[in-house]
Amino acid sequence: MASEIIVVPDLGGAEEVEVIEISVAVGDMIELEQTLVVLESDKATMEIPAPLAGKVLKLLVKEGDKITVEGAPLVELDVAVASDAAKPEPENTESSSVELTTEQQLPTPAAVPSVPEAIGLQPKVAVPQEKTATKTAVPPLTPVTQEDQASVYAGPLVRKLAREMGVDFANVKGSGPRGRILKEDIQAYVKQTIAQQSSSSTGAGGAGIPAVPDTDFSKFGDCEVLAMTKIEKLTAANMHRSWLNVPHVTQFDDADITELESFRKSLKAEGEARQVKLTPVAFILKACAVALAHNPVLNRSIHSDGATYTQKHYLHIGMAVDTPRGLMVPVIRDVDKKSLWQLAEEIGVLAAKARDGKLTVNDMQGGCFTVSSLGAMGGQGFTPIVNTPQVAILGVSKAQIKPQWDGSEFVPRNMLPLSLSYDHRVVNGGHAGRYMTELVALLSDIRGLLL
Ligand code: CAO
Repeated sequence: MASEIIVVPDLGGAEEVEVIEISVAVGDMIELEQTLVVLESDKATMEIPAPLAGKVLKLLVKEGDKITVEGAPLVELDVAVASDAAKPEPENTESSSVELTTEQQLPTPAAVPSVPEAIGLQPKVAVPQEKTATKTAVPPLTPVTQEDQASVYAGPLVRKLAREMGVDFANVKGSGPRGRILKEDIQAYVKQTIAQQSSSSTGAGGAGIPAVPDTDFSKFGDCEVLAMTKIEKLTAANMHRSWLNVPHVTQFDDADITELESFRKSLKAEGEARQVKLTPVAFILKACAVALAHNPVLNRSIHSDGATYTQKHYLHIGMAVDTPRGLMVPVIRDVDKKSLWQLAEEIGVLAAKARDGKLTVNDMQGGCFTVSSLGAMGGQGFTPIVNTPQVAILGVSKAQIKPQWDGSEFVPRNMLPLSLSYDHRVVNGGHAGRYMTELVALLSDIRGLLL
């Protein structure tokens, strides 16, 4: 027997992590890269994959343990079992031993396993085979990023299976603990997709969208191919999913924010004293929450069964933030219960966290509705895409002085263009019309926010 102690790897600066899940049991046969334990720091969750195949002899930690030391032991493995098993079966044998995949064999320097890029692991090193227990550290880990963690919580083998089958994690719902995506979830998704495609080919429904062929742009001029960031990939998948699933309608209106703007400007000195920047976005969030409370249809989420929806009784609002790595949507909780100063402060903090890549999973979950403000950038209007499973999103464009008829003459007023996109499966034009009218009224006369 040759045993190996798998130890805590370099945690990329995390000082203390908690063992939140033991993914194996004593006696289990472990495949290479199978998740052994899951650790959680205050910023991210990290799966610790097996750098070797083998049999679990001992668990050296338990759930809830706090680990502070790099090199602390996690699991003891009998790697001889795996290397014995990895030997080719003699020909003509009747034995029913398990058929091995290359993943189950011990890696050699010439056969280093591929990098599971999605979780940022570095390549594995070859394993020394010794008689006595040796210590093997999992190679340095990059924690699962926040956006990954928000939507992709799966072990390396499941990721590999998904890659092989061309399955986009963004479309798969995890049925494991804490929403973890299991092998069975991938299989079920593939089965469902095939069933949908075959019903589509029989004319019974389904999207049947023809793929856009790739073009070799180098034929036409100088160009380069760049990798999308994880956030960009996730945004692309989410937008595509929403575009295909949600029957969108967008309606437009302008709010007269002349009084709002003079009130906001009158608070400039106070804002400087509080070190808080009060922009129109804080007023818009507040008005959206008040109007949502009065028009709760826009605070629903439809279920995939097509027969039920959830009516939310809380008012958390997402705010789209433009960052160098892509679009992020942190969520401000209980907007209806917060003052304008609290909202302004939170907008600043969350926008800075988004731009610095420091948003946590929690910061981005639980939104009921989204505000996408392009007001600082310009434009007269746009049609935002609903941020599913929410059913409505408000686009905000740049306020401009425009002539308004007051009954006897044209007067210059500061007009804020708004566009409300909604999921017409849940929200009817009447709901959206009433919501928009109330929103415009609240922004035009902010005394309504006090009521
Ligand atoms: N009209 C005119 N001016 C506006 C405005 C509007 N609708 N909204 C904001 N402004 C002004 C602000 O008042 C501020 O000017 P002052 O300093 O003179 O007061 C200036 O624009 C800059 O604002 P800001 O961008 O720093 O802050 P904000 O609160 O307006 O916006 C945030 C915060 C995070 C929403 C914004 O920075 C952002 O990232 N927007 C992009 C959202 C996005 O990408 N949406 C598209 C999603 S779909 O692809």
